[in-house]
Parts: sequence; structure tokens; C-alpha cells
Amino acid sequence: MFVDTARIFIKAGNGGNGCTSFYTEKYVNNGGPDGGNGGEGGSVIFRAAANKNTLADFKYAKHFRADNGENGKSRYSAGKKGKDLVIDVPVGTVIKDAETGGIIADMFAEGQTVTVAEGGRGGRGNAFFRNSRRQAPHFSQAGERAEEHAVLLELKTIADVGLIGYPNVGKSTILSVISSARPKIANYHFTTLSPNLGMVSVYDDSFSVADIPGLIDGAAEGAGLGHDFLRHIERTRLLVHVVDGSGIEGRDPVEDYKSICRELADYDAALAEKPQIVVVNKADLMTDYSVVDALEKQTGKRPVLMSAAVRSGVEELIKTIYSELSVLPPPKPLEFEPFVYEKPDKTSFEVVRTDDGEYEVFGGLVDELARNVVLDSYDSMQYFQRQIRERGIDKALKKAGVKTGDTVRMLDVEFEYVE
Ligand SMILES: Nc1nc2c(ncn2[C@@H]2O[C@H](COP(=O)(O)OP(=O)(O)OP(=O)(O)O)[C@@H](O)[C@H]2O)c(=O)[nH]1
Ligand SMILES: [Mg+2]
Repeated sequence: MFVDTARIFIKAGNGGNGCTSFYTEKYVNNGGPDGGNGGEGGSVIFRAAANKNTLADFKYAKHFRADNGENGKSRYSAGKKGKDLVIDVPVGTVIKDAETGGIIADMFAEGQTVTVAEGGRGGRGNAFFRNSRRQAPHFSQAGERAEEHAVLLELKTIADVGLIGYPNVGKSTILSVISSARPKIANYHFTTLSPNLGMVSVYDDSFSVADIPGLIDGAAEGAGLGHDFLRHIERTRLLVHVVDGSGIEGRDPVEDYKSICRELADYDAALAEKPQIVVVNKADLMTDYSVVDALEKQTGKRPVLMSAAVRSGVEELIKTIYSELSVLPPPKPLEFEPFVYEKPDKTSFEVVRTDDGEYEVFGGLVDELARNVVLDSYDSMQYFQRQIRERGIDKALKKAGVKTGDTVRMLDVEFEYVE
């Protein structure tokens, strides 16, 4: 099965905790603080890989996590950085934030890498907190925690040329005679169920062609295989619009041409404005060539007459495509204002009075304070209380009505309020 969209969860590594430790050695009783810093968490990085052409890897595997940073150790030993996680996606994958739909990255060029989730910073060890007033800090910092994010992956194939037309007109047969691709070909509608890609060599150059499932009336609204596959020609520079000149299926090639153009416009005006080369295929079955003139009148350009089955007109088609491409601008990545995951807000907080008369303080500032202080000593409790005063939490608690003896909770810290 062809998979061209996926929703996955990514999480960067947490920072390692700082270490609280004191230097010890035989005959040395009161060594100074020697707790090392925690290591930085690994990041989640996406990479555009040429050897992938679907998102099938993400059909069942949904959770991707980079390694956490190691905790700091004694003797000033810093924790190791967590390993980054590199996720390979096909070239042309667009990465979006699942919640807002904002575009994070367009993996446009082979080998391109984008860091989508950054690892948390490591916490500082107690050695870091030593200063002239505080010779023996009994606290260290916890590592920064990284959040998990849901992202959408959407493959928008990057090819120079898109082959479009009604089912069974011979699109896949054309791809098979101009390139080394071997798509499935059969005499029924919707033989092609997912895009095929082929490289066409011409002189010492080459271009890529995407063959998509046949379009029918109402495709833009989802008829047939619908517009699901139009996304794979959105980024092409040129469309090769194939009609069956023999009318063997009882349809009028000029009407077919017009209705496919309407479908393109319904899907996306930009798609309808892409330059087109019209190809009249199945010439071997034609006795009346008036359709070629009629299409020329309709489009203002002479269509290419060919027969993919008996390989006539193949060279002419390749050369026509090549010369059109040579005057078209090179493919461009999407233009967008990149969506960036915000680092948590570290200044805001809120005080809430709970039903049982207790007070709860939460928000980014609280998370940050709790991270900064490990409440295992008189030292760090003092530091914590000073912060509560200095950062305005005390004031907010008073405003909320707190009195001496009331219980105040901040994350996993609980204390009795004293005025
Ligand atoms: N006589 C004749 N038959 C052709 C020619 N080109 C393709 N065919 C036949 O037309 C049928 C459809 O060909 P495909 O290449 O599968 O057509 P398609 O447009 O890719 O069809 P879908 O994938 O279903 O949209 C096959 O039986 C081909 O052998 C041609 O030039 N002449
Ligand atoms: Mg086909």
C-alpha cells in the first residue's frame, strides 16, 4: 500500500539532572561541592533521504524519541549528551504541526536536515552553585524536560513533469517508454493506484516524471481516486496532458481535455495555470486526425501525436518536454513562515484556591523553580522561599487570601504558609 501521509509523535530527550555531591577522599573531611552538570537531551532531526519514496515506515511506528541526557556525577563529571534521533523521510515531505497545521519544514533537497524538537538542557550540578556566600550548596538543578509533539508528514512528490489524463489513455505506458520505470499497465480504468516516478535521460541530462492515477469528472471533489494524488503533481514544473486520440472508449478527446482542465482548476488555480504539453496518444488506432487540429485550436499549441504502444513519436515527446523545461524556472521549495515549537514560558504563574481551602500555584515559573531547586536541604529551601518572594508569588498568594497555616502546593512541593 502506498502511504503518503502520516501522523507521528516525536519527543526530544530530557536534559540530565545536575548532581549534588561533595568531594571525599581519605583524610579530607569537608571537600567542596563537586556535582557535575547533567547532559543535554538528544534532538529530533528530520533528514530528506533519496532512497525513500513513501511514508510507509510511519504506518505502524508512531513514537519517535531521542535519548535523554545522562545525569551529572561526582568529581565534576558531566553527564553525556543524549543521542540525537535522525528520522529519514522521502525528499518532498512537508512536516506540519498536527495541532495548528503550521508548516514546520519542507524537506525539499536531498540530504537536507531540520531539527524539529530540541533536546532539553542539562541541569547544573551543585559545584556550579558555589559562590563566596554559599560554600556548600546542597542543591542542584533538574534537567529541562522536553515535550512530546504530534506532527503530520505529507509527501508532495518533487518531479519535473506530471503525467495527467483520464484513466486508460496510456499514461503509464508513456512513462514506461520514456524512462526505465516499469509501472503496471493494463486495459482497464485505475490500473495505476499510486504515483510512479521515472527518470528520463536526454543528451547528458535528465528529468523526472511522475505518473499519477487517472482523473475523472469530479476528481477535485473526491470522485475516482480523487484529488489525493493531485498533491503529487502540485510541485511539478510542467504537466503532460494525455488524451486517447482513438476515441476507442467512446469519449471525445477535446471534451476530455477540457474537463480535466476544469478539475485541475477546481483543486487549485495554480495547478491549472501550470504549462502543459498536450499529447494525443494511441495514434496507431487513429484514422481521422482532425482531433489534433481541434486540440491545437483549443490550446493554441500543436499537440504531440504519438503511439506509446508502437513507440512512435517517443523521441519527439522527450525533446518537446526537455525544451519546455529548459525555459521554465527551477523547482522551488514551499514559501512559508516556519512554525517553531516554543520553549515553555518560564515567567507566568497562576494561583488557584481549591475546594478544600488549599492553594495551588502552577505555570511555567513554578516548573522552572521546581527544576532549579531540589528541596532536600535547608539551603535550597531558603533559596526557594526567596524566589517565591522575589518573583511575586507571595504577593499573588496574599491577594488570593492565603493566611498563616494554610497549605500551599506547587507541583510536588507542599508547605504551610507563614506570614
Ligand atoms: N493501441 C494502443 N494502445 C495503447 C497505447 N498506449 C497504451 N495503450 C493501452 O492502453 C491501455 C491502458 O494503458 P495504461 O498505460 O495502463 O493507461 P493509464 O492511462 O496509465 O491508465 P490508468 O492508470 O488506469 O489511469 C493498455 O492496455 C495499454 O496497452 C497506444 O499507443 N496504442
Ligand atoms: Mg496508469
